[in-house]
Amino acid sequence: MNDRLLNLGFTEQNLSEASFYEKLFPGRVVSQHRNLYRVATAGIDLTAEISGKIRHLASASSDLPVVGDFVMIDRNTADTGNAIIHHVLRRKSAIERKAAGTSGEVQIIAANINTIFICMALNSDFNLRRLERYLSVSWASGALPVVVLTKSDLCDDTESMLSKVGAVAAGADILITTSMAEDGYQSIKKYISVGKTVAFIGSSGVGKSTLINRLMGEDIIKTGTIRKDDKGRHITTRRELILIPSGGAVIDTPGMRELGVESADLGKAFSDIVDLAKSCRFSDCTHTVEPYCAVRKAIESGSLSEKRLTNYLKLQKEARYDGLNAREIEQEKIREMFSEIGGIKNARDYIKNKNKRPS
Ligand SMILES: Nc1nc2c(ncn2[C@@H]2O[C@H](COP(=O)(O)OP(=O)(O)OP(=O)(O)O)[C@@H](O)[C@H]2O)c(=O)[nH]1
Ligand SMILES: [Mg+2]
Ligand SMILES: [Zn+2]
Repeated sequence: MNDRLLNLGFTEQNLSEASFYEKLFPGRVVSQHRNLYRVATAGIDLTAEISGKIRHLASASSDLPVVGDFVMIDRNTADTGNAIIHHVLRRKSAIERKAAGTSGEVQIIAANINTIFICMALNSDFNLRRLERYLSVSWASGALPVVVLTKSDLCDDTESMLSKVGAVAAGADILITTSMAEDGYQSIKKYISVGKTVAFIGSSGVGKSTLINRLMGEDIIKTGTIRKDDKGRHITTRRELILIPSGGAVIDTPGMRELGVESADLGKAFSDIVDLAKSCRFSDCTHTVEPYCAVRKAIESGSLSEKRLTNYLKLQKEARYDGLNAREIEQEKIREMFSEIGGIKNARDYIKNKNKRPS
């Protein structure tokens, strides 16, 4: 395989899929600005746009190419005009979120990632509920999440932070880093090697771009300071895939203000609660009002935090409504409303009996 394609993350699998498309060339989307894509190929980087056919056939924005996608384009030299993207190769993994606003459309943040660095700063950014949200989305992506705690130079008690994170991040590696010292970020290097892609996600200002600059050995991307009175400012405004000189690719993303859960793997992110729930008396226990609830018992004994359960139930609800149509959402709400009096079956009986006129 061509060295550049290898470093871009192309696998034998990708290339065998690519070989179906005669006369087209493989490339990887490294950035996007409106309708224009930057595509890295075996030789050079080209500006490209999507074919009319892709645009026409796309039923959702998730069908369109995103940063990290392997694509087939019509040229490998910078002749005249923009190259045309004709196909998007099958995605191995994708980070999805629900688009901001009310449309509820799924937005793909990045594709074909091996490892997701969920970055959280060890200062005021520290928020376990947000971390749970990021973990759920990451587990569902098909990539492996790693929690990267940043700015350890600003924290006196990293040990206690680590144990707090450990309690919510079962199954994920947890790294403590600082970009302020040479030996402060070496631990993240082992995840980044030829053919591997790592995406950095997390709130604005936690130091994602700074870490990437350290990995590059030079400041190639803009980083910045967010003033206290300037909460909404994002330094990175676009997703971008960058090749690391020593091998491997990283995707920088702008901090996300809201991360709607479209596909969340709650079973993985909350495996402790799922395990406890197996011991609840009722198999459909909601861990709210039912007697003999093992989850509530764990909260009473202090081994599970109430806040963690609340967040779990909230994310479950969010994820449950996804993919349902209006009628189904309505029914789901009714089911919920009546769950206290024994679920929808009892509710139906209740309504039936109520309507029965005494004869
Ligand atoms: N004290 C300290 N400051 C850091 C560290 N890493 C980054 N910073 C600072 O934090 C600020 C934000 O860093 P960025 O790398 O731009 O943050 P980002 O996560 O890329 O932010 P967005 O692009 O807005 O999502 C900058 O002023 C950095 O200098 C660190 O390890 N310690
Ligand atoms: Mg940034
Ligand atoms: Zn229960």
